[in-house]
Amino acid sequence: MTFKLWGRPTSARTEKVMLALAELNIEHDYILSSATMGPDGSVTKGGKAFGIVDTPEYLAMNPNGTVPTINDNGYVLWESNAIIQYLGMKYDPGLFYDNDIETYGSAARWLMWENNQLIPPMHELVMHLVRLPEDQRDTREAEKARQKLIKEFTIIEEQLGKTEYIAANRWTMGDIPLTIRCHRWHLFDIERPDMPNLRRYYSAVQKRPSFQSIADPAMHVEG
Ligand SMILES: N[C@@H](CCC(=O)N[C@@H](CS)C(=O)NCC(=O)O)C(=O)O
Repeated sequence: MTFKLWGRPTSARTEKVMLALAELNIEHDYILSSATMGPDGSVTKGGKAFGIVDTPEYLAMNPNGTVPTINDNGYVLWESNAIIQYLGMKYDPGLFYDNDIETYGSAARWLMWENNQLIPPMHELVMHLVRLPEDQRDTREAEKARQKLIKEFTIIEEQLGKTEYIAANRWTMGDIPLTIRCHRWHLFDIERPDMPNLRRYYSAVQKRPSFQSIADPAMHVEG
């Protein structure tokens, strides 16, 4: 079996696939790829990109020229949350959604929600806190993103008062993006209101062996 993942460790979307592969114990080749980051960090700070994503071969697989992309024994797929659902359905529906269509729906909802609600402000926050060159960072943009995220994390906090994990009283694929977002949220050097359910959740997901695949703070708050 050959399984390939193209991505970069500082990409939260790549990290989602890394976490899913770790949950499923799928061995894979990891090909470092990016137009915006490389071994020395972000190109906006003068670093050299990993590249690959702008080659005709890569664009034939993923016309967006973004990461992540996977090749699972010849089957190519891009779009991180679609990859999570594909991997779960193919390799372990029991683990990813309890082999149950309603649990699948509830978990898939959080994948979409993360994409729509959490990614835009998280992106702004990371750019204006660490990734842009210092003279291009705007503290007002960072503050706007922090406020928006408090609102979104309050929705998570309320959900975690009803269910132990985000989509059920057990871990599901819906917890993959939220584990990464929750980890990032806690690593940023910012003020956060105390959310007891979120605290309990963060502690539980960190205990899963798969967490080690995305634990390194440098993947989240540097670059
Ligand atoms: N909706 C896509 C978005 C892909 C995307 O924008 N990925 C970012 C990294 S998180 C990227 O490729 N950035 C440019 C680069 O690193 O070259 C997904 O979830 O896979």
